[in-house]
Amino acid sequence: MTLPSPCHSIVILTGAGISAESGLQTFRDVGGIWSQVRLEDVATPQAWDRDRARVTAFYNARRQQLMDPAIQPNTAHLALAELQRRWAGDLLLVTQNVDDLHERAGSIAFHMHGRLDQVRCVACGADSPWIGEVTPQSRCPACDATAGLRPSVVWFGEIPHGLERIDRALSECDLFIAIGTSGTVYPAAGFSAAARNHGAYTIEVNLEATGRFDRRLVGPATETVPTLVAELLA
Ligand code: BV8
Repeated sequence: MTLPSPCHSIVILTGAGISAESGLQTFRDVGGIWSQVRLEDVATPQAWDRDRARVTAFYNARRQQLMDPAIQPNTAHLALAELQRRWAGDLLLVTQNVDDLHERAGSIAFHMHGRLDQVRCVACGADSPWIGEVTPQSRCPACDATAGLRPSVVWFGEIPHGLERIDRALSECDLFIAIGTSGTVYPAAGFSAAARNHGAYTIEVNLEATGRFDRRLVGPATETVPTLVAELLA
């Protein structure tokens, strides 16, 4: 059986691997982000309290990279957008990624770890779109304060967004698909087991095997995702 029957409700979880062929670094592959900088120094609330300038520079650089015209959605992002448009049943696309490549491909994605193109004011707490550099003089678009604009991303030790909604979708889905994620960051890493425990068929799309799945599609996402989407839409 390559797909469950019936197959009405799908949950898809994407990670950095789906954006790798668009030119965005992953985190834990050779040469990945966490091989160049320690997550404890740039991706925790303690790092922000300790050295705002360093954390701000880390996210400024990644936000600036995202604005590079060479960084475009790839055929995996585009295939998921087509699936989302044409799937007759329920489909929830959850991403751990903070880039906007799913949106630029035409998808509606739920960013459980937040977004690089938004900032949060430490004075009023408002999230605002932000595509340029953040500096100590940057003013909050909502309250005009210069108290500080942190990235609107979920750091280690912070609670990811939408967990109740995701858990509900995992308990109801017939099919769970993990694409381009190493399955090392919780609670996202536990989603496949949660789906399986509720009887869902689980598929992993990755270059490597990372955990327990009913089926595995091994290869670059730009090849494997369009193939899987074609099978789902057949
Ligand atoms: C929380 C935003 C409490 C910032 C990120 C249990 C044990 C140990 C630790 C914990 C635990 N439970 C919780 C923790 C703590 C921690 C954690 O999991 N730590 C890890 C290191 C062990 N978790 C947390 O702190 C989370 N919060 O637990 O709060 C709580 C929770 C629930 C209820 C109550 C309380 C918050 C985690 C979020 C952290 N923020 N990002 C930023 O981006 O700067 S996480 C970061 O890792 C990114 O979001 C990234 O997306 C995510 C996961 O990485 P991946 O996407 O999987 O990327 P990775 O590089 O690892 O892998 C790439 C994969 O792609 C590889 O498999 C590769 O083979 C594949 N690939 C590469 N190229 C391709 C490809 N596949 C296909 N095609 C290709 N071309």
